[in-house]
Amino acid sequence: MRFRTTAAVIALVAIGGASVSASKLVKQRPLDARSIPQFVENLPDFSVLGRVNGDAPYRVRFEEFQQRILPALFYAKLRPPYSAGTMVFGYGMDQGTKHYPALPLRGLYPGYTVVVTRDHIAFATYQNHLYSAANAPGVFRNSAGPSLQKTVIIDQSVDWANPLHAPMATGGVGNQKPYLGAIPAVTHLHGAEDPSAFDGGPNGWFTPGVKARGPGFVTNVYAYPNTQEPTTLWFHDHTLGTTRLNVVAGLEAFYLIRGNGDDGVPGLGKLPAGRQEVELVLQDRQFDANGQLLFPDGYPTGIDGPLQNPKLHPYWMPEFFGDVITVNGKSWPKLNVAPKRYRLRFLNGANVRFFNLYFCVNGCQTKAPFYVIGDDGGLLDAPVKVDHLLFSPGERYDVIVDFARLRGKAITLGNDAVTPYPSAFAKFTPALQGRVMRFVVGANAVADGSYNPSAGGRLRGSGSTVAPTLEKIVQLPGTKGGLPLSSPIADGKKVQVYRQLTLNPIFGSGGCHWPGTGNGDVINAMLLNNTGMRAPATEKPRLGATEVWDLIDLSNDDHPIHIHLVQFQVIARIPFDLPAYGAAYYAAFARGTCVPESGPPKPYNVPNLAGALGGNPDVTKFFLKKTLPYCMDDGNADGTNGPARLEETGWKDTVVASCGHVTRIVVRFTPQQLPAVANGKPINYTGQNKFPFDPTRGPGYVWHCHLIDHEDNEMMRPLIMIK
Ligand SMILES: [Cu+2]
Repeated sequence: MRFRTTAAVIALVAIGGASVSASKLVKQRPLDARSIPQFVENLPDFSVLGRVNGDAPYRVRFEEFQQRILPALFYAKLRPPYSAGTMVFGYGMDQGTKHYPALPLRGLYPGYTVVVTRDHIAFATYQNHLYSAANAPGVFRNSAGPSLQKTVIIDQSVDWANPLHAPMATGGVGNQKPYLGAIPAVTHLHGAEDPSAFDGGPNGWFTPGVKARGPGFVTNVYAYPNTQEPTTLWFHDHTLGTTRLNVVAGLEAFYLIRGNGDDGVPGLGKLPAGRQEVELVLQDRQFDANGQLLFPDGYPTGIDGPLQNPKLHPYWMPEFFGDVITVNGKSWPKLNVAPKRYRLRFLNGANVRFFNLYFCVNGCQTKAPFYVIGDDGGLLDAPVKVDHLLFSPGERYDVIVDFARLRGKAITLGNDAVTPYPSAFAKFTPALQGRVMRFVVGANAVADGSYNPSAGGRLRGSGSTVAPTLEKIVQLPGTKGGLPLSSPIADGKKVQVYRQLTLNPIFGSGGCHWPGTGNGDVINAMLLNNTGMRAPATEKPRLGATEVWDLIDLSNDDHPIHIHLVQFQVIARIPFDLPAYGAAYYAAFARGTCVPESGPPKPYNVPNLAGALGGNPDVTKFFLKKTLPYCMDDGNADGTNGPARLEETGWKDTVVASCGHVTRIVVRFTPQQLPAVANGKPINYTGQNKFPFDPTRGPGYVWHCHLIDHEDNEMMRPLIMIK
């Protein structure tokens, strides 16, 4: 159904038909992305723009303003007020007399990168200036310009922040009214080990002047401990039910923790730094002919097509894809680089789009090899050589590329991840979404004394000045030195709790696993363990406990699963028989079929035959040697099948739970760097609080899908730590 409607809409856009013309509040005609020149403007580069020193207190303002995301020549052809740029939300930052960006600019999308030193507490004050268009005071008034609130519309029919307490539905029909009040917002520091009061979770939102606040709001002054390992974090909006909109609007920025010798200072044998260290957030956006953001909201605009169930959710769509690729808030930028090694800190900040990156040489006759040196939570023990890098929304990869071998060349950063990933039913145009940015490499050789990953030197442990060796939390099935994949997890000495949890698509027909009943069976919501966000917490780990979670994907797409508070490790992705497991799953319900959003079929806390909590039939009985063919990608081509890919064997806070697989992760509810083993025996931290704060104190954490459109419509659950 979605494929057919999507294809039909693309045809209309291609012929520029008059029938594609409107969103519900503002007339919008989609801009043909093919008309946007590529690689003409420079990347907004924070190694040049500067970064905010988070070791001193700083203030972050949420602001609405105009910014030129597309090339300046495009806006020059528009009439005022559109000629001033695309209306966005962004972060403006203040520290003493310094402002990022400099006044009179209000903010930037993405916001300036914050850099902190490990073990220094960072004090951040968050201020919401996102007034409603009608009631904005003085300087915040946007009456002269386009208001984002009218084009990126809040859907009041999903469970959302809802400051004015509007009904979600009346008589079985979702609230059709767009919300036009002040915008609720809250900032989550993604990947941080922090107290839940400062976690910026979905219920911690507040409106301008903190006039309205969510039930999880404690304060808007946060203190981040920064005791975890140096790495690339990012902060972004996380408001209940409107995260996808606030993030599309531009509320995101990087946050780098430095320390352990990974200090951002150039030096012999050290990681590339200075101009050779560049953060890159990859996103996709869609625009209208006036250069304004287009977020489809019920009219058949652009590549997403019509909504699935406008009666139930008049503005929510299951997955947003834009046809324009942006990096650091600029469409298809270019970056002039010296022929040296560069450390690129990649972040996938898209709503749903996966990227499978490669560096294209000579019209893509060759793909230049590059090295992954770190992932979400810190450096790997040793660099991993790759020629492709698959990554999903929320994930970060720390990469070194050596441009010395590419002197005088223009290198395009390409992408061949289908959309959605891997079911591929949406439009993918290689000349658009297949290109990300371009690196223009200087012609003259220059000296480079930075760490050279091709020499194979270790990043951590002996021979490295950077960090101690990565702690492998446990030796488990599927890991090197662990048990075979088919073994049950019964290693009670090392693992305190084992959970099997489902990822459920909720179909209009009432089905809660793929496939639906056929064409026209729409997706109404996405759930974790068939349970909504409002139901009482079921994931209540004990402080210090080590748990194994099996994420059972009952859909036909991959989902990046993100857990707050902790960094974890990926063990394996094990193919399973979804149709057969689905039948057993339905049969386990009292009525012999799934009841959407009723929770798992059996009591959550009664272990199943594999000893797993979660209330689901034992999935290990349905493990297969090979994936079944219903996933467009069989998991072999992209390396997701089997033990964790080498480049994801470090600390992770977001993992791709892949189609056709049970994704097995191990989570230890402690600070990440604690040793796992002493005198050859595993250490059990259960019951001990090793954090420099008490994670059992409210309002608690969450875990969720980082496809943000899913997260906003129930694919999120509370995570409550207990003593
Ligand atoms: Cu999802």
